[in-house]
Amino acid sequence: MKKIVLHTFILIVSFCFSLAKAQNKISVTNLQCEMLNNPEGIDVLQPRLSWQIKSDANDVKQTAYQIIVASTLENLNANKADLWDSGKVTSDASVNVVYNGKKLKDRQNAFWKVTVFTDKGEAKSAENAHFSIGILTYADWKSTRWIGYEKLSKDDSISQYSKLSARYFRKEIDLKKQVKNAKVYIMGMGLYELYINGNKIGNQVLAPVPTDYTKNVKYNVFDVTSQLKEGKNMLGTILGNGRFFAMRQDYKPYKIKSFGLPKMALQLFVEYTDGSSEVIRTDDTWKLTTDGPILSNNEYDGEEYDARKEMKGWNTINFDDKNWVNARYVQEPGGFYEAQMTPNMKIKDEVKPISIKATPRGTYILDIGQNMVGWLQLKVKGKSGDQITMKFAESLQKDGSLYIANLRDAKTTDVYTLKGEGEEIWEPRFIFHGFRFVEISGFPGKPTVDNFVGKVVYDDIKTTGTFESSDAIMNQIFKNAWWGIRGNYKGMPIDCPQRNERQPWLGDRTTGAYGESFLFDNQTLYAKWLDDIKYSQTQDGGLPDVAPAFWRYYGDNVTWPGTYITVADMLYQQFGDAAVVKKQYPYMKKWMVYMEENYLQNDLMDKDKYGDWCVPPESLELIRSKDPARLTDGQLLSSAFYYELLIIMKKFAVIANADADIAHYDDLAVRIKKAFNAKFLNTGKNYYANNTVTANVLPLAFGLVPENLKDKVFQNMAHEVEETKQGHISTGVIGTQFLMRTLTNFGRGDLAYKLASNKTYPSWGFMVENGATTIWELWNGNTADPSMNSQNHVMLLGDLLIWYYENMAGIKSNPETPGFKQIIMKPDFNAGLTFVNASYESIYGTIKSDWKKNKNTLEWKISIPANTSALVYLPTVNASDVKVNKGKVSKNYKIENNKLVLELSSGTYQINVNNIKQ
Ligand code: RAM
Repeated sequence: MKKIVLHTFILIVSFCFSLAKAQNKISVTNLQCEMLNNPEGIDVLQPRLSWQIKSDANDVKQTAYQIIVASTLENLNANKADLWDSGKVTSDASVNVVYNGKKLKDRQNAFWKVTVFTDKGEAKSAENAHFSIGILTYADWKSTRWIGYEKLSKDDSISQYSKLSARYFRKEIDLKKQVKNAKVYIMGMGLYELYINGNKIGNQVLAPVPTDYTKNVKYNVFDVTSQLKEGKNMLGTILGNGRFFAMRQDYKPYKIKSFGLPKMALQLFVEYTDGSSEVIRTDDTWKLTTDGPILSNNEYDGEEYDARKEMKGWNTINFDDKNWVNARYVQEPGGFYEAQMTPNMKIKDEVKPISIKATPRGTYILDIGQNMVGWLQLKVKGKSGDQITMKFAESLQKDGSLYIANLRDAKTTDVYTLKGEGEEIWEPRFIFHGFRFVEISGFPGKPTVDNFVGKVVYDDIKTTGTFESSDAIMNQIFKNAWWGIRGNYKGMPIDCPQRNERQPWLGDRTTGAYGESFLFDNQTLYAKWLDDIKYSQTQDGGLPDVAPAFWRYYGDNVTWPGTYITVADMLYQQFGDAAVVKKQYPYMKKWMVYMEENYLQNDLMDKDKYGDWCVPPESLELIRSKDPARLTDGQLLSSAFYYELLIIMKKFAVIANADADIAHYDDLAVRIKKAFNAKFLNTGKNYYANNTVTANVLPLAFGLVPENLKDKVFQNMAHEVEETKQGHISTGVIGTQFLMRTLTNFGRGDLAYKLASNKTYPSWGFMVENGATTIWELWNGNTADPSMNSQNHVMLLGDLLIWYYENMAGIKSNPETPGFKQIIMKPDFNAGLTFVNASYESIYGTIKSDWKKNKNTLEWKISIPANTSALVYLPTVNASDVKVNKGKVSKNYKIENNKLVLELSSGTYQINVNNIKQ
């Protein structure tokens, strides 16, 4: 029996799922689409609709679709397409189909389903998908007031270690009739928690995502129909600081941006069963106190909580608020209002600590067993006034005490004061820590591991990739990367979660975002980040190194800001997201022109700031090398990068219908290539500049090397890696982004494998051998000076994860058909691994590659999602040595570079190859 299942979703938009039922003996499976955000408020008038087709039949191709969108569920169920009926469209498009119906309005509800026609039968959505438009115009917020309390209490401080108690608000409302529908739109800056009648709304934490609040402010939307009742109800909110009341106030104001004291604006739209409606808004009738239990909340320094100050029932009707004051009207933050299209953070995992040990100081050291990001939940019994202090760190010193020197001035300490009422369970609300170890002091009695739970907090996006291979070190590196990447997703990709930094540095993600996209569904996160980058652009076109620019670093260089373009390219390549390219194109172009006009000299780009950041230095204590032989010329880096960006911009110009720009990109690229080779290529010697691996890998990867010298330059570079460096890394953040793929593409996958599986310094495996459970900021992270030495940074991953998937597993999206419409399955079977078992959940469905080599034979199981196809490269030239699903291959193959290439359509296959070429 063959079954086809449809899984529908809207792209970029939050929302959920539907599924499908195919006719003729086709069964139904419900799927929840977790990749998308809350569907209740989206700011896109032409959302893109997508669906997944699932079938246990092979070779399923969509031939047509019909989408129906209705304004109510009743209409949709009655097939009344009062918003849009696409009609039957002959097309194989099943992702990113743009809504093209009636103009959608503010707060419009939409329900939709799709019928898919395939060459194996048709299928209908069995459940309906839903989305709602947000509040589109500023005018619709105009009578909503921003409220807050812009005074400090006696223990608050505006200083290097800023301290501020949380703000609590409450508002009683009287709903005169029966509620049919109710939605709340909230902007709570920096962070909010929302309650109705004592219940928390939503399971998000640390919401909303951070932005530069002077540029844009995100609102969150919740359907609260079921929380409200006729009669009296109580709305309650708590505001924390987040990035709004910055962690360092009035401290280096020239560098660190702060926005003022927390504030909020909220609208509650209520529709009654009799058809009437009303809107409840924030105003100065809301009551407020700053005298609650959260005494302080500071992302760097931690949270202080005094349970004796809890206000039982504060967010319910039966509470005496005589000590509360009326909320004050305050200035709006300045940025314009937008629906948040990327998910909030959630508690995504829980970790049980592995040990707790007493110290000679009378304290205890708790070991979580994993460098993680989030917080610790505490369970304790004691007397009122007992105070527990928890200090967080990534590792221990030799004497067993916490290693805190690498936290710089971050205090990373939570303090809990007991109320003394039996078992008390507490966890912080408005902060997070990056840690593995916690020193606990003041605990009443003897704590055990059962008193604590590690709560892992990051953006609510799903893991999309699995990877296992015959190499244990590579597997552990993969695991460490997975932990590191997820921990550093904080509504923006931050560099590290532990010290007094935690900034969204652009250069850390240039190709990192691409590798990460195999492990996590990071599409909406990076689409949001590109907006952050766009909003941080200066009037003349400059881009910062950190965006949102919480740290003002507008130094003008190519390698860090260039990430704006490479991340857009990732979204296009991995998710088929052309809309993001069109949206950002004008601003990318503006920056390219700005850099050209200001810094192009004699056809070379003369602007670099960080060099090949963090190469392995000459002495193990150093952070940054000063040895000229290890460093690569900044002009080479910036010129090569700018050249590569021109190539991407040329592709983007076509997508963005800006073909007129192409001639200029072409012309400039030709000129730069010429000047680049004239300046940096040592012709007789076949290497670039001072012959660092980075100086050679960039021209090779970007196609800057003259055709006749490519091989020689490559041989020289491979010799450097293999002989001079003895199979070790000698590159920093820049070179490592291209190293693994370039080695493999030029035929030395074995050397790339050597780098990936190495355990000695410098290598990723060296980190693992030294106890790392994430990825370090420095190759010499175990010995270097602590002033810049995080143990949970992702920038040194370079292109390692891309290589795992594209070159080892053989799961790559064909650049001609972005978003994995056609998959290139071309593992390097000779690199050194004997098996790989990997999967990736693409927008079309799950791709699997599971191969095993035995002496001369290869057994390869693959899955290709419905409505896609794959080019499958086999290590033989003889069709007679190949069996597909036990059958012979007689036609439909070609021979390319000594490989037999099959084009397979969707389905699952087992391929066996005998007499493989080694
Ligand atoms: C440090 C960090 C960060 C990097 C910058 C240039 O702050 O290593 O990740 O991007 O330097």
